[in-house]
Amino acid sequence: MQEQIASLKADISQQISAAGDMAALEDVRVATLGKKGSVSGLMKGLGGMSPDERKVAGPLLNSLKVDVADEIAARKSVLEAAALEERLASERVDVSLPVMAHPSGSIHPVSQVMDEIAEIFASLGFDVAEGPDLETDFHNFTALNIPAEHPARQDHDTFYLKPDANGDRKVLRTHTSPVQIRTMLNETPPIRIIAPGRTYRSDSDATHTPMFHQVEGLVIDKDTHLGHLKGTLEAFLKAFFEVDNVTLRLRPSYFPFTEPSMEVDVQCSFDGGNVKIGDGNDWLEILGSGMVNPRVLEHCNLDPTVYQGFAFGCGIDRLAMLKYGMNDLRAFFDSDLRWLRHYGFRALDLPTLAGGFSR
Ligand code: 2NM
Repeated sequence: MQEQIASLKADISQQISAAGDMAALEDVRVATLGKKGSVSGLMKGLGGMSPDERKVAGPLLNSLKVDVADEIAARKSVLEAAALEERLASERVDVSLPVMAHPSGSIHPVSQVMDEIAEIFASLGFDVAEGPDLETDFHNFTALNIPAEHPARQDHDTFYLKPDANGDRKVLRTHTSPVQIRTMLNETPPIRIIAPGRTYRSDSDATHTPMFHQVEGLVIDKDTHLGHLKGTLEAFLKAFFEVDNVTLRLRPSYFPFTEPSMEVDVQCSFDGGNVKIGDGNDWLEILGSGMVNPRVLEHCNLDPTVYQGFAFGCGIDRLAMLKYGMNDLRAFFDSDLRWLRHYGFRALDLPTLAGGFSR
């Protein structure tokens, strides 16, 4: 009996040290200590022995069982440590490596142009202001000197929401001007902000999408005048189109929120279907602008005998088309991967005035 146990023990020990992974070790455990295993089988035989035989075999088998269990446990921790080492080695990441040279995503031209605009106006001392897409009638219309029944309300092709319990209905903002209203209501001049963002009008054809992007700007101080407006727009357009000079033409116009109001054209040339901004013998209408109407200041609790300022607005999508040469606005919102790869900009490469925008 003693010899039988010793040779079984030697055999099992050999199997345990030969087990190369957790699955093989588990097979050894089942074949020895499992219900139908070799060690368990010998233990079952104790019942059929005489008391004397059992006195000798019992302790031997018991220590066999304990030894085998200990050896399996020891082998298990060796295998676990080796598996961990292997994982640590194979999953090692060198955090000092440079970023992926070819990221698969790209920056949409609208985002790129918004970043460029923010960068230029930041250099002129403007903050970026934001507001909600869902606006109250007051912020989107009334405060901007567009009272109920004013014809400009029809011009805006407004998306209205269902009225609430009080009969008030919110609108999807038709311009980013309500952000300027909120800024004037919440801050004291001097104010210098731009408000870029999404705007909505129920209009859809080759040159209009129901959602589009606008940037508007606002400067309010005690002696801000039209010269500041023209200088600001000149500085912006020169930096944006990356040209040394732009010639502007300010045409009298009408907006309810400004008085006087001016449409701003830039001199340009069209050769071979490409627009060149800066000089030439054509004009391109590019911005709306004016001196903030005193009625708008009053709606924002600013005293128009103390404060005055200018505002302007333009479409970002069209600016992007002019600068980067796309001809169909609708493709901006199609999520066509080929278009995005062609017109998209490199991620992790933000536009800076110092670094240059176009690359
Ligand atoms: C434009 C054109 C002219 C404008 C005016 C204001 C405010 F809030 F100050 F009254 N915000 N934006 C404005 C003026 C916008 O977009 C074509």
